[in-house]
Amino acid sequence: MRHNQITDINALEIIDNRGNPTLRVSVCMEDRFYGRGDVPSGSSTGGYEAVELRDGEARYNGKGVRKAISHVLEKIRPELIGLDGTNQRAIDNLMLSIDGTSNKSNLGGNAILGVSLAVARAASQAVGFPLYRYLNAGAHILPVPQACLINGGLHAGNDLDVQEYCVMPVGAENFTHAVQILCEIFTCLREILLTKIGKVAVNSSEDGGFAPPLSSSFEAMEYLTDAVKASGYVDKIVYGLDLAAGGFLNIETGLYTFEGKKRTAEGMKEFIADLIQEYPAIISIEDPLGEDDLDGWKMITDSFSEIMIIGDDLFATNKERLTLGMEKKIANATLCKVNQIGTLTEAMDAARFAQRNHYPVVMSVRSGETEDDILSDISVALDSGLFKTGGIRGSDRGTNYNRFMEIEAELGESAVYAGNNYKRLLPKDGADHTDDKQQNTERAND
Ligand code: 2PG
Ligand code: MG
Repeated sequence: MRHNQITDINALEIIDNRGNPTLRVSVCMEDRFYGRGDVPSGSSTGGYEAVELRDGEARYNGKGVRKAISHVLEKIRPELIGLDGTNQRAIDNLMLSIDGTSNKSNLGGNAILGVSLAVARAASQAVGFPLYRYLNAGAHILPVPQACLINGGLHAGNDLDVQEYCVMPVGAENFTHAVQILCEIFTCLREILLTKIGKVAVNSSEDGGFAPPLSSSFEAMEYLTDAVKASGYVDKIVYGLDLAAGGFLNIETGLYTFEGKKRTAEGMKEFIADLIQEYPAIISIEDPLGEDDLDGWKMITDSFSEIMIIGDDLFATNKERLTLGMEKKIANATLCKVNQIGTLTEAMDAARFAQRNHYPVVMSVRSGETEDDILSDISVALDSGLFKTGGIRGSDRGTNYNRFMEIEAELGESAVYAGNNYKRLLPKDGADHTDDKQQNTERAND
């Protein structure tokens, strides 16, 4: 008899942090090892993402996932029962062939991903390892958390266009210290917003950051940098912004209606240049343009080669899109979101492919999440140097911070915080100096 057999698969409709339904899939191996996976969901989604199957019926305003659940139970389950659950790649490939489409529109990317994640968890239980170690026996890198403390765009009910204003404690001693720094800055920011604007300014965004009634990025950055100053961590913090600019593009005219002006790609570049000039500690800009504005992307990548220009909607965690980007030399870093592509294997392949080609990988949550902390384990398994967590508030955000701290404690002496080596690029001599604690501490103190 085969070992590690999948003996059951189940799926349940649950709700995420926005009150939208999503899937919770559970997989059982050998009748006694259980793993489950909740499926995340974005609001500022790109056109190249795997299809998220929604029922389109009256219940939950069309957002029910009963069809996706029936696909798990009726189309996926019968094919997977009896297979070896530790063969993740074979299982993911089998689901791809059952689906038979390039964007998972048949079964639904959400149905497939739920099973893929739950299989990985059940398998890690069966072999008796924590998930990060099951996926990568040598995993020991804790990423720098990239926390969005102020939100705008689709994630907030205010007039800020930039979707995310993030801080990254690259100078923290370790991940646990980074969390403390983030929370202290968050508290300082709350005080400053309360004092200068009032109660309305400390309302929460969808991402667990603040959604102050502001309309200018310069103002938002002013509040954020003031909070960092007040907390005493100026030398430990760098900043990253997600423009999620695709949402501002008029496809007909090619213009972005952004921060009070209609802008060409060149105009977006000028906006970024002004911001970086004013705030030189900005080290990354995500989605500065729409995902099909490839010439514009090239121009912006060339103009800001000293910082990370991150492709999110641009790449959609898709190896083919990444290959296109690398050929054209557009963007110089990528986000990795498991539900953009729809299987764990493909997400990990895309991330590894990016790393091998010197595109740093930022693992990322979606704005729609549950209390599932699986992304932390996947991030550690991928040796990712950065992890976009969302804000601070809400257990859908806290769950990853807490899981990373748990992993750090479990790894003990062998844990290494990515710190200033957040890009995790291999230097020219081929050695991976992130593993060198001495060097890393020196970098952190630079
Ligand atoms: C993003 C994400 C995560 P969403 O654009 O990077 O913050 O947003 O999940 O809504 O696509
Ligand atoms: Mg984004």
